[in-house]
Amino acid sequence: MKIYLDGKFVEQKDAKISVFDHGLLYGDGVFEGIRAYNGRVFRLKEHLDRLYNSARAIMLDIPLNKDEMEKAVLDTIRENKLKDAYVRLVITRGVGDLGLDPDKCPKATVFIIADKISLYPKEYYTKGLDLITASTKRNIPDALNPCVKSLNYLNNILAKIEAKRAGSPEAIMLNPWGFVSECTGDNIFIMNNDMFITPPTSAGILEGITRNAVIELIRSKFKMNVKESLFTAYHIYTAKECFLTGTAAEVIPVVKVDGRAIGSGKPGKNTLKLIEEFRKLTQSTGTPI
Ligand code: PXG
Repeated sequence: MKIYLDGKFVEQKDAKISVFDHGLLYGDGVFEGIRAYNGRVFRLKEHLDRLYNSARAIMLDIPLNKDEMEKAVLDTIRENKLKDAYVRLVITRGVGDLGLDPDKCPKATVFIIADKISLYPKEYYTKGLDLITASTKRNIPDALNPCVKSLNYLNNILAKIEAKRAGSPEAIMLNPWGFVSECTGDNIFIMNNDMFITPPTSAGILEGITRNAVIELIRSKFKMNVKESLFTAYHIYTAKECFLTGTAAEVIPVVKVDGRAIGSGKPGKNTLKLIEEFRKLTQSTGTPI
């Protein structure tokens, strides 16, 4: 595998960064997880916009402009001769000294990994997920806003540990005020009374690219309303349908939460239709590699 590292392609075994890199020492950096389907990169512009917004929010200068970054992503996929891929794009503050001061890091580190996608088990999509609500809260937005896709994932990892210990693949995280925010690496939707609801970005969530694509699909293909509003675990327990969205997960049904069956306890009709519509979209749109 060839890795893009600071403007050059290197073999995987040579793709190394310094122990003085602040991405490692402090989690000081931002990243993106992007997917290519059938020779096209899905929503590449949206991913790059989010990356540059994350960098702006933490005052991190990316040494490439967006056009150069787009080319670097496409070149990395080409270099590895992939048509379907999972791309991890990481920008760290770069090499500095042992102190926190980002001014001691003269240049950001940029690396891009394009790998084969490891798909989730098929049963997730046909049977649906049995989830828990984690006791670990999502980051409070005035500390580190979850809209920033930063290298600080520790609170999500703690929630993931809770989920795995309970036998769940994912956990629902509440925000510090007790409202549902999102899962550890996925956004969440519920459907009730013919209306879809998903938490607003002000709830303290990552504004998922898949989330936004699914909102568009519900409006355009289903001609149904999507409300971005706050809700609690009660509203999930009493929903007709529930599903998660994410680049790796795409659209996945949720059939049980904290021991309560959601709706019929089987993947919802609308959720199954959305899975299909989302697959059609990913197979037919995107930036050609
Ligand atoms: N919320 C969080 C906290 C995320 O990290 C999403 C939502 C979904 O966003 P997109 O843009 O992908 O629709 C994410 C993204 C993994 C993995 O291996 C997933 C993400 C990040 C890193 C790894 O499942 N999720």
